[in-house]
Amino acid sequence: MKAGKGKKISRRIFAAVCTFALILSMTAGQQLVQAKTKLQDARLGALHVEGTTLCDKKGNTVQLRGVSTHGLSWYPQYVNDKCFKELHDKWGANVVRLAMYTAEYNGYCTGDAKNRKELKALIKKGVKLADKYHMYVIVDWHILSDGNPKQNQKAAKAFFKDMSKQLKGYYNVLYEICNEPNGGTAWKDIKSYAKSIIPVIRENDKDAVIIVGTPVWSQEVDKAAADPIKEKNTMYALHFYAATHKDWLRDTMTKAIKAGLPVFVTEYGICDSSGNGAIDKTEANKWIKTMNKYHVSYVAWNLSNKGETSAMIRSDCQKTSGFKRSDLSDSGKWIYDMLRKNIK
Ligand code: IDC
Repeated sequence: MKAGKGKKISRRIFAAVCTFALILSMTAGQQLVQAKTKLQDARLGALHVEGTTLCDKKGNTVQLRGVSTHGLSWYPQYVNDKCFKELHDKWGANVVRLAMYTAEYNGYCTGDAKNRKELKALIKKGVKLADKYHMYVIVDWHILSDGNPKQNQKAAKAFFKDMSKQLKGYYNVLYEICNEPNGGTAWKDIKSYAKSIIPVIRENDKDAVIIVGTPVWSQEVDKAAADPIKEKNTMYALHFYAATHKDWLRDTMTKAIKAGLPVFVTEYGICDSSGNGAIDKTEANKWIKTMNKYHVSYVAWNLSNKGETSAMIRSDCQKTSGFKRSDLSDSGKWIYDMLRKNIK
């Protein structure tokens, strides 16, 4: 090869590498941009359940799609004005879930009175911000290590009584009364718990949409379908983590829907059920396709910078708003793109 030709080639390679690096740096540093949201948001007013889906006042089907906070006691900082505005305007979210652990460290039932007061104030702040930015909001009584909701039933009753009173008039609120029953908790226990909580909420908000967790970490919606709670505006939670829960759980969900059960996916991750591990995009896409087909609403876990796969913000990013694409984790990028792509 002649020396001149070699130079030409290396210049071309150099130019190609520079262009590639430029594109890479542009996309990495990209600001998140406005999403094309239509009015499928909280300006539609209070929702109710018709058949297996959420509906607006006119009877149009509404699908809620958004994100969940991590535990409010641990990551309260993302409940802020700019962040909520971005979730709506840029991520295209029309719902935020406020996850309040009940047990675990500084959970609502394990922390002190000061913590309880702060958690309630934070929930109120989150509801107001969601309202300001036209999003629905889920108040989540996040049971986990306290696997049977009856364990803290008294505290739950007092919490929902006070919260529904404080939130009276905010039509954007949905209540999730027990995140994930587990440890062998039977559907009949959950049902009896639900029957004691639902009237407490309905005293202040007679038409509130209430979401009830199901046995085995909110997977056995079939148990609820076989013996539903005979109360209007009640939905049932199904949770999945795409790298763990595959065809068999999707089948359970579609069978329950076909049997007439209104299912709400109030939590999912695209990694494994520990909230960590590898992402499974193939399975995640299958889930999104199925949920969209049946107009199932879905909320992604979790809005934090914790060092785990399911956290949507990179662990080295301390920002609580004004995120760039490069601030998002792999899960965060996938969820951001997916939410924007599927806006109706
Ligand atoms: C996980 C969090 C993790 C935390 C753990 C225990 O991601 O940081 O240490 O809880 O508090 C659920 C639960 C949800 C879990 C999540 C991932 O609802 O609280 O969060 N998960 O394990 N069900 C299935 C998976």
